Amino acid sequence: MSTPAAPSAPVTDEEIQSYQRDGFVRLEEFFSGGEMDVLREAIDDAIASHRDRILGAEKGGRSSDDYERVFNQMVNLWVDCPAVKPFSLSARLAEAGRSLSQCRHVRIYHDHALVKPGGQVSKETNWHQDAPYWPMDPLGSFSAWIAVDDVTVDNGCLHFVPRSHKFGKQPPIRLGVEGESIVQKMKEQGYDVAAPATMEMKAGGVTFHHGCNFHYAGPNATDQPRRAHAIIYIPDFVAFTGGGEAAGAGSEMKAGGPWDHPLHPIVAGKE
Ligand SMILES: O=C(O)CCC(=O)C(=O)O
Repeated sequence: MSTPAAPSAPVTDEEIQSYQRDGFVRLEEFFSGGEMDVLREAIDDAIASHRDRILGAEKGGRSSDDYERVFNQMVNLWVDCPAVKPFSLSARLAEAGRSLSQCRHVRIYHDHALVKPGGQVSKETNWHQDAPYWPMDPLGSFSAWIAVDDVTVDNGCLHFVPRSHKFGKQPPIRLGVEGESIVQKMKEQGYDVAAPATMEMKAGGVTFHHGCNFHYAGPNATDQPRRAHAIIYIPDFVAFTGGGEAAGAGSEMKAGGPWDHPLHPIVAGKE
């Protein structure tokens, strides 16, 4: 797969410093309303066609009814949904992430649509870090989270704990299990955990967060789904450590080796 042309860095020095210091940054109006209409329709079509959560996985990759209440998480949508591909492989988005993380190039680990259902069934995305679930080392991988709908506290916008990425990778907590919280665990161990920042934004806004950042989204209390689309990026200096079948290429790659596989193309920067 060819490498998309690298546009000039779409982030400022302040945004780079803010990401490095706090482990997250919010970029409002990154995509246009029209672009979000396209992405929203593509995600809705995938839901209407009962698309697997993980392509080819047992039971379509659905883990539990409880987890489905946190969100319908469809992984690697760029592979089988042509309308999603320009967003997941967006050179502009990837270049923003590459600049923020100050690395030579980034590959995509996987994308995932994250659709939080509305109403009584909706459950919170409990406080967690992402890095404990990723088969890679050293730290440095990160996510871009695109607000496909306007996101508010009411419908489950993200919340980030500033500087929490500096705690490094902690033991994983059980996702979707009520009461499990990395913030609570760290406080119980005596760590000084900063107050969270709330990431309300209009559709088309994007947040980037480091894989060790503590983050959370409340239940969606509205009667409409909260649609988001996230892309996980791997900097050039990060190696594969084995496993990670959910992202589709684990069995074809060598532990300790590079991420050289068609499912993990370079999307910004140079080899
Ligand atoms: O969308 C959500 O509710 C949570 C997203 C998340 O945990 C992530 O993108 O890492």
